[in-house]
Amino acid sequence: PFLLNVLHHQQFLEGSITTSFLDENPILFKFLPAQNRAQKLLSYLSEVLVNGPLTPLGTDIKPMHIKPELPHVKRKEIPNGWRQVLMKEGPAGFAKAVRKHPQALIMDTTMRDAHQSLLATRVRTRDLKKSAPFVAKNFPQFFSLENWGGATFDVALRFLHECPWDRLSELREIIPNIPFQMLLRGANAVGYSNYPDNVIDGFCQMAVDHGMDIFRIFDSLNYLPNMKVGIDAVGKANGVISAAVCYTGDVADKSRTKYNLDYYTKVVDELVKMGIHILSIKDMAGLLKPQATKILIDAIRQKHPDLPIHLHTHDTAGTGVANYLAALEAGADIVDVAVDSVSGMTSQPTMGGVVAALQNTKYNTGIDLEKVNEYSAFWEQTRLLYAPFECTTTMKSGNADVYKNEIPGGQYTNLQFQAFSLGLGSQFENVKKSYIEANQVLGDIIKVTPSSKVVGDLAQFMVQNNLTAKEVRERGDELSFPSSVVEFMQGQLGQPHGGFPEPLRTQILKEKKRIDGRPGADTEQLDFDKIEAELKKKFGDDIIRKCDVMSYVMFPKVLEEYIDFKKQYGPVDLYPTRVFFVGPTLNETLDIEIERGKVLHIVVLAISDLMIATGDREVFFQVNGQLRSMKVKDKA
Ligand code: 3PY
Ligand code: ZN
Repeated sequence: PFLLNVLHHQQFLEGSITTSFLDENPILFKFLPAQNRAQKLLSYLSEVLVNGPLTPLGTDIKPMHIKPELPHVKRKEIPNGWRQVLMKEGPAGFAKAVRKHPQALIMDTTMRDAHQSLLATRVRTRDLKKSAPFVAKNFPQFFSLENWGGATFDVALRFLHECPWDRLSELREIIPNIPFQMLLRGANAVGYSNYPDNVIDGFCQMAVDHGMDIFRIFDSLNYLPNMKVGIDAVGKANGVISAAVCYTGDVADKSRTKYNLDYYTKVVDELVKMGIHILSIKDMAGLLKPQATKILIDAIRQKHPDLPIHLHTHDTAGTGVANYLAALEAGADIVDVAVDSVSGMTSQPTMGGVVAALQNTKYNTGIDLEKVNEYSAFWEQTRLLYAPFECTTTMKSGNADVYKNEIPGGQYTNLQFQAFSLGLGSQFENVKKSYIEANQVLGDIIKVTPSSKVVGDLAQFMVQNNLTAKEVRERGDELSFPSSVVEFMQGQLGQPHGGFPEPLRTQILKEKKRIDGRPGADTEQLDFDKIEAELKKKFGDDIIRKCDVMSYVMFPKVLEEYIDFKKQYGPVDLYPTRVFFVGPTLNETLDIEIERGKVLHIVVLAISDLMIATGDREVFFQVNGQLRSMKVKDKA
């Protein structure tokens, strides 16, 4: 095949080959892999064209035909930023510099929480990378970019068929100046249950090695022993430890005594003793109101004058910007925003709004609003590529009912979406009411991944079975509860503040095992070398990397499916987003760079009728001017 390739080369045909020809045309040696990739790409396109999307879509609303662009940026145009401070000073010195900085700092959540909250976490690495050079050049003032962790790890592998570790290192390559931040679920890392301690250590070290800087560590019950696992792991990896206390209830309401100011300040004191660099307040449902924000931050600031305070909220009710102003006045250092076009509602408050609100004040961020607008325009268009996952299909506005139901941002969107897509839109009101009752039944717990799932599952169970809270309590020993509820009661997430609700716990568990301390304390350490050897044996030495082993440890089945998918369909992360989700339209020309400098120009010409004898359809393409076709089983 190599020779054949040379013979068809333009220079050869023109008779202008020199002795350096082969050196200057290394692409000739890549003939086989490239053709292999082209084959896989055509197979992907054919499959989608004949049988529909290979990744489940939220709705049948189509991605728009649009190619969002931002101006080109040269590497030398990228100024130094906070990451240079971090690299020079280390985590402790960095934290000191942040605390000393007189103006407000912002973290941009566009690349993680914003799309986790509004677009079902579906934004692909390809689109993140498109915006990255612009961000690096124009926003060196950012404290950090939240671009990893939370649900993005799982969703990247499971639904986008791309490697989350590559996402991280590729973004790092493009953005050398702004610290990267991730959300780490304490002893659950980026999963939904406890992992052995050496997994958390290995995970954090690997994240640092791939370019992560700042770890926001939380536990869904604010259970300190779980948090300590994450805090120690990040410390060992020399990452910045940003410990988060999850916020629920209302500290301004004296009648609400379970999660009061005393509770929060005690949790914070314990975290500070663990040697954290930054304190985060994680208001995952957007329950803070300006007065509560002031009370809470004031109290922490008084006790810990040198501790950088970083506030995270969701704008579900629409009070986000007001909370941030109150927070800054009370002595917070950093607040979380998303670029305007992916902000608001269950996402973070608007970047442009916060930047503008702080202009001509002592908190002025120094960020250019014009640049924010350009960045926002890019995401406004990019968002249209994700139309099938758009929360605004059902959600039209903010809603202050969150102060009653306390549903975290991402879950709020999910529950609403589920209800409407099952044709049970009017049931959503019942689900929210049941959520309130389910939370009370469980003893009024903090609700965030994964404890929010426990409450959500119980709420759905109550709606489906038409149960009131009273009935659940009375019939606790005969009902068959969702497994997440049973596991919570067993203590598999950790110990909730104030203990488990009795007698319900005993009724549900009967003789089942109870854990009364840290759930991961006795878990056996994992043998990474052994797992690596097994995976290599199964999939091939050249396929399995160290990071795949870590992905496997987090999500075994998902990683195996990811490898199989890639073997069959090639580097699907290279396909443009609309094409990736729904395939091209007939006669549309696609230019796909399957490797550097190797572009395939593909036109889908036609799809044949069903061939009765075989059950196949044949898809006809023109690929770089040549006719190709591929047969696919029609599964309909
Ligand atoms: C996550 O755990 O993914 C969250 O975003 C929690 O708020
Ligand atoms: Zn959040």
